[in-house]
Amino acid sequence: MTERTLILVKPDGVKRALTGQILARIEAKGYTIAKLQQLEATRELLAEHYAEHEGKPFYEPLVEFMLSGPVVAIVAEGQGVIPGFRSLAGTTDPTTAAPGTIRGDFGRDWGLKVQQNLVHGSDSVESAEREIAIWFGK
Ligand code: DAT
Ligand code: MG
Repeated sequence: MTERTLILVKPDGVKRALTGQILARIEAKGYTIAKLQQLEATRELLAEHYAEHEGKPFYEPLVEFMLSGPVVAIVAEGQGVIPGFRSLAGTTDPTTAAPGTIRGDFGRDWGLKVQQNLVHGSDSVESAEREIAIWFGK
């Protein structure tokens, strides 16, 4: 079934001018870019987006990092795009994410922890629909 996912190029990816290469990988895999906008997140928006992580030790540093520069929000479409993009992105920690993945190829430990891992991708149909509404409206 065709599904949609919410992808973010995080501030580290935008600052390092990797947006084009990340988009190219999404398109090369055969997914469609349905919506795309660059914007500055707000604390309120991030509180909604990262609600599941509120209270965790990495929550505040994560929000501060996400406020440190513009992000590119993308809605990508295609069969299996939710697990498919997470597979393209690689595992959370860029130090050990597999080569060939976005995090594995472009990310590493810069001494500023795991949050600098270039991209976000929704992890289920429910979170995708919730996150698309947060970043693009209903
Ligand atoms: P993912 O982005 O792979 O879905 P997640 O949803 O568990 O990972 O966490 C959201 C973000 O929070 C993640 O991209 C980076 C940051 N993060 C997760 N676990 C962390 C940790 N143990 N220390 C620091 N940052 C962490
Ligand atoms: Mg997640």
